[in-house]
Amino acid sequence: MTLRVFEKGPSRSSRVIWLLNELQLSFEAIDVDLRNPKSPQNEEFIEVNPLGKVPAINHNGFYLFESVAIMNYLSALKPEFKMIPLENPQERALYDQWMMFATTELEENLWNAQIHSWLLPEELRSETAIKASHFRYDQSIQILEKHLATHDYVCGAELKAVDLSLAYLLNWASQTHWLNAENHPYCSRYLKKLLAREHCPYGKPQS
Ligand SMILES: N[C@@H](CCC(=O)N[C@@H](CS)C(=O)NCC(=O)O)C(=O)O
Repeated sequence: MTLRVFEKGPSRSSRVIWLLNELQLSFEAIDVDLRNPKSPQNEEFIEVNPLGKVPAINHNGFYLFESVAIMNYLSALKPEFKMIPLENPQERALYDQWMMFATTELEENLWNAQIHSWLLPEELRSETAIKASHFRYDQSIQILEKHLATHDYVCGAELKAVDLSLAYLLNWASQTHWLNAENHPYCSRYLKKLLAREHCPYGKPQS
């Protein structure tokens, strides 16, 4: 089996790399030149993901992009690791709920604030958009905070792939000071536990 993973350092691709290591799947990592995705050396990458974004995978000719779809696919390849519910529809629905919540309520607002801070051309940036994103993020993080007060992992007692996605986002939030131990003790405790995992690619927690 060949599994080629198109990735770039600390980015959304790092949660896929983390999961691959948790699942003990062997893979070949291809470092993509994102500044020039259409360069000839990136030909296979663009065929796999015409959007030119990482992560993307080529698994024996099966092409897939979008990190959440990739994480769910990889988790289903190794059911013995129980990283995604595959049998119980209610367990799966709750997993999907938190995966969608992470993407649409947390990631979208973190990303929006980032593009309005430095990624967009200056004339398109908006302080109001940053404030609105923070406001909407804050409402969502409170929901997660309350949930994690009584749950070890977001789906219950066991680690799932969705926890890796959330760790990526909470780590991002803590770097932008949108997450801190004083205001978000349960999210911070959860993040610390996930960052301490052997295969986590992000900075190790301070003791
Ligand atoms: N929704 C996509 C987002 C992918 C994405 O935006 N990836 C960034 C890196 S974190 C990228 O490749 N950016 C390059 C670009 O936009 O040209 C996913 O989760 O896979």
